This record gives sequence, structure tokens and C-alpha cells, in this order.
Amino acid sequence: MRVVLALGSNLGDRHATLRGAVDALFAEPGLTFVAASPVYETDPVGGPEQGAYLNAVVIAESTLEPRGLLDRAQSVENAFGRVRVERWGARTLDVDLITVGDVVTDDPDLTLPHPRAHERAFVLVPWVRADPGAVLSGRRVADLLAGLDQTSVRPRTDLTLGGPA
Ligand code: A4P
Ligand code: MG
Repeated sequence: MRVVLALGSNLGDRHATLRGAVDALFAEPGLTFVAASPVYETDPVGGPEQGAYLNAVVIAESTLEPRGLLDRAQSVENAFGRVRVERWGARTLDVDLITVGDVVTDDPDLTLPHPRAHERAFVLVPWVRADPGAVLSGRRVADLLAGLDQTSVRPRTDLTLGGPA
């Protein structure tokens, strides 16, 4: 199954964290790297006052069950010292599952597609760069973006993500 993962960091060495997260995500069988977006500096959305994020999107082929993929994402978050203090608060690393094939679920522990992805420029801008034909719930991501303010999502052309080492 084709899967889309969104990575975010706004604490510590954000770029090193994102690169390390890509290595960790693909370190075990079940996930094969397909593409990574450029890296973007983004204004924080929601939550308490906090610093700017680096955000990026990674596309992969997965043979994992959706649960197994969530476990992988959460263990990588934990490996990078994620401490859950406050929802939407600052974090060294957030790994969200945006889509997992065509799976649709409304389980609070794993909602697919990600319930806020369609309104988040910090997810959709990198996603469409990694996959210009991307579709979310039957709508072209490029079209979804046309209705969103993208000024809060700025390319960091001095930084790259790329695939696992
Ligand atoms: N969960 C349910 N569905 C999913 C899914 N599709 N992917 C559950 C990942 N997790 C999912 O997440 C809370 C719970 O959501 C998990 O236990 C999981 O089982 P969390 O990572 O513990 O907490 P969180 O990330 O603080 O909450 P949440 O609701 O995931 O927040 P968001 O929506 O991820 O927002 N601004 C900018 N510019 N860039 C960002 O990256 N990120 C957030 C976090 C807020 N503002 C941001 C950014
Ligand atoms: Mg999250």
C-alpha cells in the first residue's frame, strides 16, 4: 500500500531530527522509501505559543497493517525524545499518518485519512511537491491548496531531507 507520512519538529536540532526520523522509519522491514518532499519552515498552527516548525512529507510503500505503521511512527517519535505534555504543544518530533492506501477509519487512536490534513498547508504543500498528482478523499491536493493561505509555509532550500542513508 502507498502511505503518506507527515513529519514535524519544533524543538532541538529540527533538521537533524527529521533526517534521523527518516533513517529510523525505514530501518526495519515493511516500509520502502518512495519520495520525500523539500523541507519547509512553517508557522505553528493551534496549541500554545511555540516556535516555528520544520515540516516535510515522506511517501512510502508499506506491507504493514495500519496499526503496525502507527506503532512504527510512534516508536520513532519516542526514540527522538518526544514527551507528550500538551496536545498540539511543542515537540522534538511528530510523525502523523496522512493516508494509508485507501483505508478509512474513525478510530480515535488511528483516524484515516488524518482528520486535519485537508486544511493544513504545512502538510499539503510538501505533499504535493513529493507527489504532484496526490489525491486526498477524492480531491486533488493541488485543488485543496488553492483555498488555503500558504504564506505560513516557506521552503528551506538550504535544507534537504531525501531518503534513508
Ligand atoms: N492518532 C489518530 N489518528 C492518527 C493519525 N492518522 N496519525 C492518534 C497519527 N496519530 C493519530 O497524537 C495524539 C493521538 O492521535 C495519538 O495517540 C494517535 O493514536 P500525538 O502525536 O500524541 O499528539 P499531537 O500530535 O499533539 O496531537 P495531534 O492531534 O496528532 O496533533 P496534530 O494534529 O498532529 O497537530 N503546526 C505546524 N506549523 N506544523 C506542525 O507539524 N503540528 C501540530 C500537531 C500542531 N501544529 C503544527 C504542527
Ligand atoms: Mg501527532
